[in-house]
Order: sequence, then C-alpha cells, then structure tokens
Amino acid sequence: KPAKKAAKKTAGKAPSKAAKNTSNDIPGRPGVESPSVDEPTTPADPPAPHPDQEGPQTRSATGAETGAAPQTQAQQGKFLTTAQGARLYDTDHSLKAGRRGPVLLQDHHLREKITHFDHERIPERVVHARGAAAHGVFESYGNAGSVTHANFLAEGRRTPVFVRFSTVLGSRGSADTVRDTRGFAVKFYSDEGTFDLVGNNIPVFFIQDAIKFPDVIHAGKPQPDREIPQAQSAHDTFWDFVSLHTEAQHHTIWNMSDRAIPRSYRMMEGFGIHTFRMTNADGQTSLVKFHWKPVLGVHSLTWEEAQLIAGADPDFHRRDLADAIEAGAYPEWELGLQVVPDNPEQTFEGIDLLDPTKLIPEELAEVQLVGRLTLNRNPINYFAETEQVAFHPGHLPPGIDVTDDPLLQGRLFSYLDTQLTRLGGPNFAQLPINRPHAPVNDNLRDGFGQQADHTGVAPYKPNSLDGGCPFTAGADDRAFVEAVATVEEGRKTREQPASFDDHFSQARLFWTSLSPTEQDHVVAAYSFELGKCWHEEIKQRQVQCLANIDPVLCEQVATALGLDVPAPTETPDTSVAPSPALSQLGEQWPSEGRTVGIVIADSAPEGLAALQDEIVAAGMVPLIIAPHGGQIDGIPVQRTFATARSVEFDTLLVPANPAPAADALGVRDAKAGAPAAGPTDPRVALLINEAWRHAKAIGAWGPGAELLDSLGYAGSPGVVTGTAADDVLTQIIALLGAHRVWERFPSALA
Ligand code: HDD
Repeated sequence: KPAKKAAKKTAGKAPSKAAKNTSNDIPGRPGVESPSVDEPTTPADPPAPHPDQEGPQTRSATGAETGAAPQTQAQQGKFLTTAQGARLYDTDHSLKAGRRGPVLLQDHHLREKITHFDHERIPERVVHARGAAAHGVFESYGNAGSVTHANFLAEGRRTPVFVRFSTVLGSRGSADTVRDTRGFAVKFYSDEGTFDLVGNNIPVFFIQDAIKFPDVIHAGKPQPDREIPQAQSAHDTFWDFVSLHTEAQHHTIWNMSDRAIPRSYRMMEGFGIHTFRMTNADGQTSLVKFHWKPVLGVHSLTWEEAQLIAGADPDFHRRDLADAIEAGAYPEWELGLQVVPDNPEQTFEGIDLLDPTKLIPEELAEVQLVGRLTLNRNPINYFAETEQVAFHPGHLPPGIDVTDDPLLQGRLFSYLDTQLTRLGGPNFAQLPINRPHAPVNDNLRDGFGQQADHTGVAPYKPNSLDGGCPFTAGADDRAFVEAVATVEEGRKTREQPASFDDHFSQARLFWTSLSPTEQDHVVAAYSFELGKCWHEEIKQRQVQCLANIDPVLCEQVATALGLDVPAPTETPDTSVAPSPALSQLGEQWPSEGRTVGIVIADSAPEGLAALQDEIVAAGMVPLIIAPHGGQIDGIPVQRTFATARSVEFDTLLVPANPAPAADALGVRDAKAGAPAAGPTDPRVALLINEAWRHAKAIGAWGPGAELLDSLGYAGSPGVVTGTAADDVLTQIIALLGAHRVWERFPSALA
C-alpha cells in the first residue's frame, strides 16, 4: 500500500519536495545518485530499484536463487498440484454436472492437463532427429599449448561435457542400426564459454558447399510421395543425388563400408571434418583437424545383424550406451589433433584443406592425442537433456576459430536458425542443458521463454546508466578474438577453386586402404542399396562413378546388378598410396565392454559363478541365457531362450546342451501339440547358428562342446572347444581382440 501511494504521488503531478531533484539524483528517483555524464571506465553497480518497485518477494523458493537442481523445480512436496501449485484432490474424473452429466468448461485442471499434453511434442531435428546422449568429463593432457591457448586444453584441466550421438536420416522413432552416418556432437562446458565440436563418425562430408545441404537431405530423406523408405539410403532419390553430385562419392563409399553400421556408439571414431584455425599464446596460427579415437577400438555390425537388430531391438545403440554407463564400463575416447602449418593457400601435401570432402591421411600428419573424454553419467530426463540440447559449430572458445570452408560457413548460419523454431524462441541457451558454465553477461533481452530477471536499465553499449556494464574484454582478459586470416580476392563470385573438382581420388584412397574383407562388405553394400533402386539409369550412373574409383569395385557391383561394366570417364589415379589407418581391421583391441552370452540348461554348470567373476574382471558383461527367467541354482538369469537374440552378444560361451522345452518356439507340432524330437532346444541352435554366421567367437566345453560338434561347427576358425571354462575364456578373449573371426566370413553367409 505505501508503495502504491508513493507511485500515485509522483504520477502526473509535480514532484513533491522530497522527490525533487538534487543535482546528483536521478530525475524522479529520490536519493539515487546520478552517474557521471561520461562513459564509465570501471564497473559500477546498476542503479537501485525505484522505490515503487519494492514489494513482497514473489519468486518461488524453487527459483534459481536457491540453487535448486532443475529437475526438482517442478517436483516439490508430496501432493499433486496444478501448474500454479494448487493441491488437487482428484485427477482421474472430470468435473461434471451430476454423475452422468456433461463435463463442465469450468474444470481448470482438466483443461490445463489436456492443453499441456497437446503441446508436449516439439519439432524433431530436421536431420539427426534420432539420438542418445550422456554426460562426462574431458581431461586435458596439457600438450596442446604450442597450437592453441584454449583453456580447456591446458594442463590438468577437467571440463564437463555432454555428448549426443545420432543417426542422420531417420526420424525420432527410427531404428538405431540403419546404414547411415552417425553424428558425434560434443558440448564442452569450458570456463571460457561453451565449445561445441559438432562432428560425425565419417571424416568427410557429402557436399562442398552448404547451399546444397537442403538438396542432399531432400534426396536422402523418405521420398515425398509415399514417405518411404524410413532411415535408409537404399532408394532412388539418394542415389540420383550422389551420382549426379559426384563430390558425394567419397562420403558415400564410407557409407557403404562397415563404418555406417557401428557395433556401438562406444566403438566409433569421431571427426570434426572441417579444418579449423587455432592460435597459440604467441599469436601463431595452425590449421587443425579434430579426431576422436575410441579406446575400445572401431568395430561394426555385420549387415545381417544390423537388419535383424532393427526389428529385434530398434533401441540397440541407445540401450548399449546407457547400459555400459550404468554398469560402470564408462566409454572413453582420446581427442586427437592433426596440425599442419597455416599457409595462404590452405593446402597440405596437395590436399585442399577447405574442401570438406577431403581428409588428411594420418600417415601424412600424425594424430596427436591431447586429452581423454569419459562418459560417466546418463541423462536424467531424455526430453530435457538429449532432446533440448542445442549444438552450434560457431560456439568456439578463444584459441579456436573457423576457416573459410564453404560448408562450415553455411553451418554457422543454420544451427541457430533451426533452433529458433525447434526450441521455440531465442532463449534456449537458458535451458539447463544449454547453460554455459562460464558467467554470462549479455545484452540480449526478452523473447519467448525468457527465464532471467534482468536488472539494470541499459542493455546497450556504451551506456552511462548501468555503470557502463558490461565492459568489453581485451585479449588479456581472454576475449574471443578472431584469428588473423586474409581473403584471397575481393571479387564476388559463385565459383569454387579448381581443386574442388577432384571427386574421386580420395574415394579411391579409401577403397585401396581397406582389407579384402572390408572391400567385400563395400561391394555387398553397393549391391544391396542399388539393388533396391527402381530406375536402371540411376544404377548405371552410379556404377559409372564406381568405374572412376576402381575397376574391380565397379565390375563386382555391376555384375551383382546385372549391368554392363562401363569404362571410366576419369581414369582412376593409380598413384594414390593407401592409408592403413583408414582400415578398421588388422589391429588387436581390448576386449573390455563386450557382452558375453552364457547358454545354460536347467541346472547351473560347475564353476558358473567363478566364470562370471572372471568375465567381469576382464571388463566384460556376462549375460546368462537360460530356459526360463528368475534364477537357476541361485544364479540370476538375464535372458531366456525366448528373449535372447544372438545379435546382442559379442561372443557365446556354451557349457550346456539344453534339451527342447515343450514351449520352445516352433517345436510344438501344431496339430498334435507334442514337442518335436531333437537333442537341442531349437532357439539355442538358432542362437549358435547366427553367432557362427556373424563370425563371432564361440567357446564350448562339456555337453556344449558336443552340441557344437553336432551342429558341425567344432574345429572351424574361432570355435574354441575345451574341457575347462577358464582355458576356453582365455582363448575367446584373445579372439575378441580382432572383434570377429573374419576367416569365416562371408563364406558363412553363402
Ligand atoms: Fe549438421 C544437426 C553434424 C553439415 C545443418 N549436424 C547436426 C548434428 C550433427 C551434425 C552431429 C546433430 C547435433 C545434435 O546432436 O543435436 N552437420 C554435421 C556435420 C556436418 C554437417 C559433421 C558437415 C561436416 N549441417 C551441415 C550443414 C548444414 C547443417 C552443411 C546446413 C547448411 N545440422 C544442421 C541443422 C541441425 C544439424 C539443420 C539439425 C538440428 C540442429 O542442427 O540443431 O542445423
């Protein structure tokens, strides 16, 4: 009341004596000293609120000032309430005129509940809609100081991160294991401002200029007439585009390789793709490419597995990531930099560094490891975190800057633009998952979803009313200062450099760097994908592109499609030296993080508990597969013969030969209802059969060894039979180092 009175007094009337200006008062605000008329040079507090702004504190105790965790802000106390905090006595029955009467418009709770529900969905990402994410930490090795002064790479730094993996083409509900590029987006909550490294698991991109991005995505997304196929590149419009825009051939051959069907998000490389420009503390600049190297190695599914999983467990990658973190098997990557000298041409060994369809072979520029990323916490709420997180390639800390790569330049526009719609306005940076961990002091104001109660009256610069705040920082205050770079010429043009016309040499580099097994998979993938196309001329045009990459590749795919083998229009450059680092086979990797299925029958085989312990000690996950759920001899069962599919195990251990159960799928004679005869439960036989077909190591002893013998697999490569469980396990762990037993593949599928 007193406040109201004071307001009345001053409004429209001549100021009272008390409110009259003294020379230093702000006009109309008694007792508040007016700032000097000059622009201040040192920070000062903004003016105190006008007296008539004093009143009861109306902010809830759950507000930001209490520091309450964001997830508790809407979940306080034990009673169900309306969004306004009124307690409810019923949420199951609408308010009606009598027991059987019509529903009343007056029912606020009914309308609020349904209205909110009606607006629960937000637009999915136009690309990368399907994703899974985790929190973690990035620990710097402190050896990047000669390249960049970015603080998060300084010695001993630990920076919180949030990482979102994704597929590109599918919608939010599509399957995880489709053949596609995977997004690998990392948000570093650096104390110099957020750094987003928005990359993929493939080191090159489809197109060289962002202006074509809508085109390549229109071509890859489901066709507009029937909106099929979902999350696939095996259709006419995709191949129409990539065979006409031949710059896409390099990325496409990666998509046809096993890289496009990763075993796990934990087992993929990541790449920043573009060349970035870094500046060190002395102001020297370098050109740099980012790499993520998974500690578990780079492993893939087989194509048949990928297809089976899409039906059996469409959430396979999402589940795998969350389960691993929950089990304490924290996924890890090392961050690597390829550093090459900055030069006016922005080339290295003849490779145009501004062309995002080109990579730098690791043999030419070593990947220097500068830190370790560990994912150690699952999100609490998928929507709040994984869905609402917003990445942007322009979120850069001091010491890291962009280059003139025309793809990157266009991206700098697109991400903010799309987020304005997706997240409903300009204040999405205030969502808990997007809030920087560095102090924010901007002059951005108002807008949909504004969360801040901004103080002060002068959100502009320079000002004299808010004490000149905020001030601009100099380079010594760790300001973001653009790296010094010159532009080549001042003429407006839509042309591109001649080097961008080389579309095939690095596609050939990739092909020639693969092992014969990986090459087989590439041929099979092209044959499958093009085999799904309708238009012969599109297939023929793509096969023509393959002729420009490699004659053997071209011939094998053309033969599979029943097409003529064309002569190249550009002779493949046979001088291209292979880059062994591009192959994902041939190395021994740790076996940590793998899943081991253990098939048992009605009773636990001797030493089962000890075997589980040994598997856990080796960093792997043992899963007991038994005829029924619950426990067997006191040991918990994780999968039954009905729920297990071979695709979720990296290896199988078989100490038993389970007899068919009466309810085994497919064993009951439909007419007589009698179980079919046979020594082994057919679901177990299928499990082993698939594991064998997919080139997985299989170990067996006791009755299990007899079972493998009876299936005809004993003695084949990667099938270990023995008498003692721990001997078999040791050999299986050695085999897992190569991930699969490729000698059995692809003949296993023939
Ligand atoms: Fe993009 C999302 C990666 C080129 C436009 N992009 C998006 C995501 C990743 C990438 C990982 C998902 C981020 C998340 O998890 O939220 N994009 C890339 C890479 C590219 C690339 C590695 C090339 C090197 N992107 C690219 C171009 C354009 C876009 C050329 C537009 C001109 N990308 C977008 C977008 C998205 C996006 C439309 C959709 C949702 C979003 O941004 O927030 O703005």
